Amino acid sequence: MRIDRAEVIVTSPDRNFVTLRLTTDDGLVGLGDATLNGRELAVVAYLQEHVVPLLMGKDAHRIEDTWQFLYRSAYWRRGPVTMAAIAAVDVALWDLKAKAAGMPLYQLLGGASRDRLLAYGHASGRDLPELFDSIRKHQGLGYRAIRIQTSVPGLNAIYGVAAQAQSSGKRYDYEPAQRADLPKEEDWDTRAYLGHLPSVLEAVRAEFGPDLPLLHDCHHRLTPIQAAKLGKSLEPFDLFWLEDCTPAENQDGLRLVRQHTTTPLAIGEVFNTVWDYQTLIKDQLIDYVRSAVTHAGGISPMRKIMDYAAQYQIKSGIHGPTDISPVGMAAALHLDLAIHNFGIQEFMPHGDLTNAVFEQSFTFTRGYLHPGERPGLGVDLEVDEAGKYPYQTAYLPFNRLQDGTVHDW
Ligand code: GCO
Ligand code: MG
Repeated sequence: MRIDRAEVIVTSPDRNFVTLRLTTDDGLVGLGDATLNGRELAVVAYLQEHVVPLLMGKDAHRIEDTWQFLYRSAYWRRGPVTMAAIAAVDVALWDLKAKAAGMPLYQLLGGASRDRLLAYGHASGRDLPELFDSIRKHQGLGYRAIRIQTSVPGLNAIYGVAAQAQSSGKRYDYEPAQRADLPKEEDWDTRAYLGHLPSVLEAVRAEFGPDLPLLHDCHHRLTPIQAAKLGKSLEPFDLFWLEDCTPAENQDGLRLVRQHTTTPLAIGEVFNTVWDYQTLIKDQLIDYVRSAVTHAGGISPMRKIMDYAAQYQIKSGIHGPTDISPVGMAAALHLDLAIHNFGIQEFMPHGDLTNAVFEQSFTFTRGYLHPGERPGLGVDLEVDEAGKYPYQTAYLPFNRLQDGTVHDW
């Protein structure tokens, strides 16, 4: 099974996606998701210029060797562009191997450790009635765990609130990237946020009771001491997790948060190797690993991160917003099903155009996901359909404080 062709396919049905498509000499096709939100074309160039030529004629069965070769021979290690490119190769090779074996990919990872995967959805609102409606709508769709994002009085736009995005013409529940030549500027005020959020969670608990698992994403905006204060103030509302409460380039920042609160902590959607987690896992400073399979180098290294985390009873919460393509989502679901320390899976359904480009076998039933039983990942790329939607420049927004200082978005 030698690699005969490697194509990098860019398509923008509802948003931009980059897919690596490997074809072997015996005619099998393997897919890998190489999408890096807002920086898509950098990964396209990395793959086309520096990876595709190295893959020609290689034995597609040698997944680990190919991964180590791409990681080590580049000399320049880590980084989101490099690791998204390597991830696409790794996932495409797993897809091929599983197709060659005639099995769904999770079987090659050790088989199913559970029957179904708990998913969480994204509820949000500009005020309490809108947020309550959104929670009810998600419950109606079957979700058993729900992320809560809310507007903050005095702020014009904030991460994760769908109605704001919808009023600017967005179709999804929440898709922050905007098709435009420049990134949109949003505003931020930490004091206003910290003053408002606990009252929202209190109201949600009062309305929906103590049993519904609730999550919240701070999106990297707090200092460690602010995050510690927030975690403590949210303890009465029993969060499933508090996500990205402070940027984790400084892993010791999480130590400070941990010393002050028992609110469970999730982090890592912007991480791309096990090294980003080294202190966090070893010193038990977090509870959930948030990396995307597609941004952390693929299934092979994610499996290793999760096995390392398992020694410390740390679980998975794999990143699954709409900027992860159905190929990347399927990769996450196969891994989720196989590992023992699965926690929860983020799920934001894609739109109809995207689902017509990527034909999928995974299912969402009464709040649970399953990757399906088709050989490989269970996703096919409809190349003609993909060709209808050329790349469109799109950026994530960014933040400024009232005095004009750029803040973490
Ligand atoms: C999440 C994330 C996303 C990111 C997006 C950036 O928890 O799902 O925070 O919404 O903002 O993936 O590309
Ligand atoms: Mg997040």
